Amino acid sequence: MSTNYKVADLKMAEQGRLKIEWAESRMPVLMALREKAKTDQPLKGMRVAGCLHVTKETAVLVRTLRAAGAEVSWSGCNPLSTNDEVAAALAAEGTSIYAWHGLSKDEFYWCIEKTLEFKPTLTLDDGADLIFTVHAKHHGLAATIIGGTEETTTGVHRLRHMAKDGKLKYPVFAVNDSETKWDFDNVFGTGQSSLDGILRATSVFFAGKNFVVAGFGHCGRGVAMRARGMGANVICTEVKPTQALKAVLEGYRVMPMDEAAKIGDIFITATGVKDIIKGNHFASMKDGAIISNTGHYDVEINIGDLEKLAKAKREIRPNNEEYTLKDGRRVYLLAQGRLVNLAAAEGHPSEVMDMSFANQFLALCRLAKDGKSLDKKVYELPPEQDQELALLKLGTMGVKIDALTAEQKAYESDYSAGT
Ligand code: 9W4
Repeated sequence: MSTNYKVADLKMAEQGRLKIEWAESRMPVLMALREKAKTDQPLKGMRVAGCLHVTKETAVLVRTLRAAGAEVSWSGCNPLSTNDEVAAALAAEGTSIYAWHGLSKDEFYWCIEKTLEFKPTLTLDDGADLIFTVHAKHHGLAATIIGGTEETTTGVHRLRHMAKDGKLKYPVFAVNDSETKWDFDNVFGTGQSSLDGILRATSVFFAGKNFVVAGFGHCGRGVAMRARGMGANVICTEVKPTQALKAVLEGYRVMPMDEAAKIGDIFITATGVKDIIKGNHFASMKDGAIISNTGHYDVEINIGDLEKLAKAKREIRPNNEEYTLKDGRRVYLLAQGRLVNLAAAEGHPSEVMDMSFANQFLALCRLAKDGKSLDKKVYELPPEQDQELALLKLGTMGVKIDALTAEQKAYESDYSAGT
């Protein structure tokens, strides 16, 4: 038996396989690309090292990379996001994988190092840890790697800085910046999964409740839209006038948090900013208020303030802590103020990840084909790829759309006719 893996327990493989097969049944775009790649073999001869959440959806991507001819070596990119059953299933089917739930920081970097042993030609990142390790410790490898991809906003941001300073040693595609990635993730993925997290942690009835959404960016908009769909009275809070105006014109009530705090039944923060809900807000909340976050890590809700105001605290359900304030009012904090859609639910639905990972797959195919002629900088994927993927997705949903005729296209680009 080969030992090019380290997972929690190989005996979990069968459960993992079921999870992966369920995700495969919800990811038709990636599956269609896989079918085509089985004959075209666009990644033949490529060695792909990946550092990405080990989830059922990621496993569908890994299987697709292998079906397309690549050898693969994988590690997780967050100690808490690895699904041990999925990791076991991947190891059992011969994928080199180093990932288990709850690993330490040292173990995390050990796993990344292990995935570099087979000298990858392509890298796939979520947060840029793999690329950073290659650049910091493996200069020989950095010179021979054809290119990489990056999944997240933060990772892309860091890599752009590296490229600006002339430090990036191979081209990277910013998968995050594709419309079919970030728009789907932020609006539709976060929209549904955040409500899913609140429901799993509370089983509360949404209809008729005052549902306060802090921040009307892409995530906030998605959450507000879905909460309204379930019959909640949605109230938005904002600091940016244009965003606040958009929320008003979408038909939401908009007010400062100081006022919303007094009437809200359920709160969710989606701003990226700290201290959105803090001491004076807790002090004015109704008995039974539910508070959650789907924004930046765990800073948007000031839990220190809540602890100070509380006289007792207990876990009343998983991911749901009841704080009793000094006057007897109760406030319920979900997932310890961490991202409620990840900690209390399963993140973005597979159908949403279908788009992100189809983008990842096509980006790696592009690098395998043309990577050697690209400059050492961060590239966006061509907008045609978004259109191609969106059309594929529509096709899998049985939706047909119109196409412009040659005459209509000519009219569109004709500037001689005037108005
Ligand atoms: N998962 C994560 C992070 C922290 C965390 C209870 C409190 C991101 C994107 C995708 O970061 C991710 N903390 C937890 S659970 C947990 C999970 N707890 C446990 O106590 C702390 C993460 C991408 N993605 C999807 O969204 C769906 N499929 C995917 O591949 C996955 C995970």
